[in-house]
Amino acid sequence: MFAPFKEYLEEELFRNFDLQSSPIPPGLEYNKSDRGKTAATIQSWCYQCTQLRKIRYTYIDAGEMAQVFNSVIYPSHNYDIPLLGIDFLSFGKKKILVVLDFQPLFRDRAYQDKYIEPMREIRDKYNELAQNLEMKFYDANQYFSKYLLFAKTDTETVVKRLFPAYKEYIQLYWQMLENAEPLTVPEDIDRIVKAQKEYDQYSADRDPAHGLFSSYFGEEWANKFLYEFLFEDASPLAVASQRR
Ligand code: BLA
Repeated sequence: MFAPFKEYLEEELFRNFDLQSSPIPPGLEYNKSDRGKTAATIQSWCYQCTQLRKIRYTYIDAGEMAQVFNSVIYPSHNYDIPLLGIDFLSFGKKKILVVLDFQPLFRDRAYQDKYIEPMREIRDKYNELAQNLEMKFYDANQYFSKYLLFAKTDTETVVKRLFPAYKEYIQLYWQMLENAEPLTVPEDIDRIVKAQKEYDQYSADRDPAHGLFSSYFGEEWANKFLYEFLFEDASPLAVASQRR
């Protein structure tokens, strides 16, 4: 269902950047489950280049039951630009949830103007994909922008509307990265290190996929996947007390 989205991202990455493979901890790169009626596989890829310190994407294929494409792109610590976040989910073909955003590290006006306002033009073209849905797991005011695409939708809209929107957001993201001025002051860079780490902690502690991973691959694997790959800068110590 989302394979063309993964392929597009992959082609774009290889075309625009000098990518190096980043290691994925043993056992987390691929897994297969036969627990449900249909087999489920999960596969992940991870790269880096000068401008982007961590590029990761994951595909879950459980046939008709579930199709998920998830990705986060973390710019290098000397760029303050948002993270690129992608979360496309389809369950039993009936429930399709798509989220796409430039995830802001800061919320001040200058930051919004510089990195979020440019998304507006695209967002306005794809109004039907920006549904202002309520968030149950996350706080919409933390690490989400006001121009995120967030929609419950159908297969036809995914093909006809989400795909072009996705391409436009990605092109804008590359452009933003290209125009970004690298930070040089150590204190400024430290601020980004801290903000990206906080993003990992926040995301790991709330990730709504924990249950999905656990149900297919077990609790132990789910925790490892979250804290050692997806959000490796988060500390798992927070997990027991914070997970609801
Ligand atoms: C929701 N994301 C979800 C849900 C799941 C995932 C299972 C709940 C869907 C439901 O309502 O039933 C799945 N999340 C994943 C997977 C991974 C993951 C498979 O991290 C990792 C492989 N989520 C992101 C990113 C964004 C994001 C990068 O990982 C930003 C674009 C957004 N996912 C996001 C939002 C929701 C969601 C906003 C709705 C959550 C809510 O209601 O609070």
